[in-house]
Amino acid sequence: MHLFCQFASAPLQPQQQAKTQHANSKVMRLLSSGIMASTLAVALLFVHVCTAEIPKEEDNASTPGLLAFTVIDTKAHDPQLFTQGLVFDKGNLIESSGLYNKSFVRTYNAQTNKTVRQQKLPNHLFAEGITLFNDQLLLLSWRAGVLTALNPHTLTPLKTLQYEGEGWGITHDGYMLYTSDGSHILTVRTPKSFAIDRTLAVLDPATGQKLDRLNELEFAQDMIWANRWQTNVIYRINPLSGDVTGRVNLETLVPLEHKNSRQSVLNGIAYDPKQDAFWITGKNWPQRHLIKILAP
Ligand SMILES: [Ca+2]
Repeated sequence: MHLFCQFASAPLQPQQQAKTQHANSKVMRLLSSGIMASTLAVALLFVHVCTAEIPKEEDNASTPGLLAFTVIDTKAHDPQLFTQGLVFDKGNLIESSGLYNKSFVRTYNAQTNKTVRQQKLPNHLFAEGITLFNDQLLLLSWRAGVLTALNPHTLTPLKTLQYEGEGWGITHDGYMLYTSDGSHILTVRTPKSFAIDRTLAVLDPATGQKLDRLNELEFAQDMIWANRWQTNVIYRINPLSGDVTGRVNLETLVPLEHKNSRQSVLNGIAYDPKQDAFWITGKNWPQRHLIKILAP
């Protein structure tokens, strides 16, 4: 995900939804009192939705295990890329770029940035997370409920499958697929049919609180790494229990021009096993960074 300031897509917390419904009923009354009033009401609703408060990451201060990291490389990143998924494949990065009518997948050299190949996606598909599994590149779509399997060597679409609900992030542990949908629930799926095998509630063990807005996923070091949408934090999650076991705060890597952006946020995690390090970037970020996360 996605876009913040949009009526149809802004995911609201239950409290915000209640507020918006209340605002809607007010708007209805105003609408009946004339065109001028209706214009004002719609404008007020727009301001309300667009200024809905984004929870600060301080609310996770109790979450265990702040993990230190070092940046071991920094490269340019095409700011045209509205990063939704990122994977590393033998010296190349494969990245999915979102938005309706504009979604595509690009393979490029991780050292030189040279584009190896690129594949535009159908206009109705808003590209989301990607993962490489069994020599197929699996791509989620946000709200179309379409999983596309592409040939990773040509980026040619091979087949599609339907699924229920929203698609945000996807990864695998070598056996099973894990998907996120913007909630605190990760879904574990059978690769062959994409059928649901089990679900995993992601909780902060210190407080028992749900960790919602889980977005881009990466499986590495026997753990799931998940970026929480509209935060600068990547969480390390136990794939069996769903417990958060650590967090990496990447605030210092957010580009200056995107410090207060709700759209150009952290959203790419790709593990390079050879270097035991993670490429991370964000939507429209001008740079990507290779970071080594320090134990524990
Ligand atoms: Ca990834």
